[in-house]
Amino acid sequence: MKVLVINGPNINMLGIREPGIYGKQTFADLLSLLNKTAAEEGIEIEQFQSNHEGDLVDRIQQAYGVFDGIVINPAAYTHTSIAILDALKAVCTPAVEVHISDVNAREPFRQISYAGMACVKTIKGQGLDGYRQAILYLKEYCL
Ligand code: CA2
Repeated sequence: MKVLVINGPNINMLGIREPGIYGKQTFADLLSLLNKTAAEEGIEIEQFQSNHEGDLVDRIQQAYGVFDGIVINPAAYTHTSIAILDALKAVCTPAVEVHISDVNAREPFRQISYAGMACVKTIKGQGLDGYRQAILYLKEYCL
């Protein structure tokens, strides 16, 4: 099984600021967690992070027919990007949306998720462990 993990803008800055919201773990810690989960679960995982909306759309399109599932944290583009929503719909690959923080308990502008409308599940407020949970969910979903 092949899973693509996509992260949007500023996720590469994790651990540098706002530890009260996103925790103290860094982006490097997230990559280690993904590698560990891949080894434990016997899954092939590729990761992609970009601060650019079009690059995220391109990567989703390239996943068509190549990956069995997508884990995506579109970060701020969650709340604005119909282009990412349309790309997820276009590739028709099961996708799980992850948010490190509990977006429901935050500002009103974080309450809408366009990407989530094309996802089979949303995991929020679980910190970095949410990515592991999303991979496990896809493993069951794709059985
Ligand atoms: O909780 C999440 O995972 C978010 O997707 C994170 C985004 C935010 O815009 C979403 O509403 C919820 C922010 C990404 C990280 O932003 C940082 C900001 C300051 C320091 C480090 C990271």
